[in-house]
Amino acid sequence: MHKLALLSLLPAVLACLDPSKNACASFMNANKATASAFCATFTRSLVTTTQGLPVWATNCSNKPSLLSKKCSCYFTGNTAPPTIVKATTAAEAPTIKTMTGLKATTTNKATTLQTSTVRVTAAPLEVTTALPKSSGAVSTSAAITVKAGQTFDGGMKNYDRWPRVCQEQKETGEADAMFVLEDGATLQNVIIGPNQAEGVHCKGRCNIINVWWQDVCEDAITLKQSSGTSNIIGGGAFKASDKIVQFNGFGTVNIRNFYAKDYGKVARSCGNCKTNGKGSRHIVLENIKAVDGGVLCGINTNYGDTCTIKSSCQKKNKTCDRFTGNNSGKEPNKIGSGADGQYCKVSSFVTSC
Ligand SMILES: *[C@@H]1O[C@H](CO)[C@@H](O)[C@H](O)[C@H]1NC(C)=O
Ligand SMILES: *[C@@H]1O[C@H](CO)[C@@H](O)[C@H](O)[C@H]1NC(C)=O
Ligand SMILES: CC(=O)N[C@H]1CO[C@H](CO)[C@@H](O)[C@@H]1O
Repeated sequence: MHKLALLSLLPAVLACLDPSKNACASFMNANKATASAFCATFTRSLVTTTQGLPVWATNCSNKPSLLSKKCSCYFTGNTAPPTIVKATTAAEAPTIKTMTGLKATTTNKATTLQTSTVRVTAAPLEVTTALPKSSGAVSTSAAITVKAGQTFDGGMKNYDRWPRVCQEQKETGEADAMFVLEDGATLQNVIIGPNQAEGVHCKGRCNIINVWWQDVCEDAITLKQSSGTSNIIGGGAFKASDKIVQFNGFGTVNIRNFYAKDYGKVARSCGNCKTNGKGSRHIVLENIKAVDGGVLCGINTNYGDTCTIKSSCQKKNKTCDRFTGNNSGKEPNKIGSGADGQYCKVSSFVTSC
């Protein structure tokens, strides 16, 4: 009788260890807020190294497998199962349609996906002000590269990095991005989570359509194109303590039907890049809704940058900040704010959003 009762309990005991006997279970049971915050991102990730684990994971022998089990034991219901793609070669995963997720690696090598066939998505025509509901979660330990001219459609899944690479305003680099877009690449229908550091890096011209940042880390988009035009259409960004779009290359960026909430600047032409002076940057903002933040754009008039704002709103009437940029790495001097009819042009602008 006694034995039978024990046996029937066995599966539950295996899944959820006794907090009075197991340090890992004990810690999680006693520190539910800490543990559930960790588990919310951890269990949907494929983690195979101990890199980036919290200090208290020593209670769980720093074992990802044990942490994962404990997380699903104590915090089921707030996590989506991880989606994992086994192969990223053209032969095995030829189209984005057939993919169910991404490969998580343990190295910092960039993950390159073959994305030859795509769904055609119409660019949003209106500003949406709510973060869309995620259709699933994908974590990777390296940035995902979208090859030149190809399209990556995230199917409205939440993409994030694990181990976490966000170090807030500490500027890191392309390796800590979530997506790296080669020249002419398109990224669409993606929600980017809070653990990545550098959002999307465009090495050349790019199209970013209906892409959302749940919590921007260093910045959301870095543009490095040598010339030409990039387009950011639809989507939005939340909690960018500094910039949303960092324009380090040259040429034009069109930002249209975009929502910004709780941010520093929507777009900034690099004020002190080494390459400054080798060209100008043109920022065109149309139908932007910006709340709880600073100017829509920052430009360097000494380099001939321009910012054109049409049909947009910013609650505090913050349109442009004009700077004298430099290429010495120094903090650029701000020389003025607002429309000047030459470098900063504003039309159909309102302060009620
Ligand atoms: C669990 O981890 C915490 C934080 O690192 C530590 O202070 C504590 O002693 C650990 N508890 C056990 C039972 O190992
Ligand atoms: C916004 O600022 C501009 C100057 O840049 C000024 O002309 C305009 O009257 C201001 N609008 C409001 C609503 O404060
Ligand atoms: C080109 C240019 O104006 N460079 C300036 C960069 O900023 C420093 C510090 O404000 C100035 O000394 C440079 O003249």
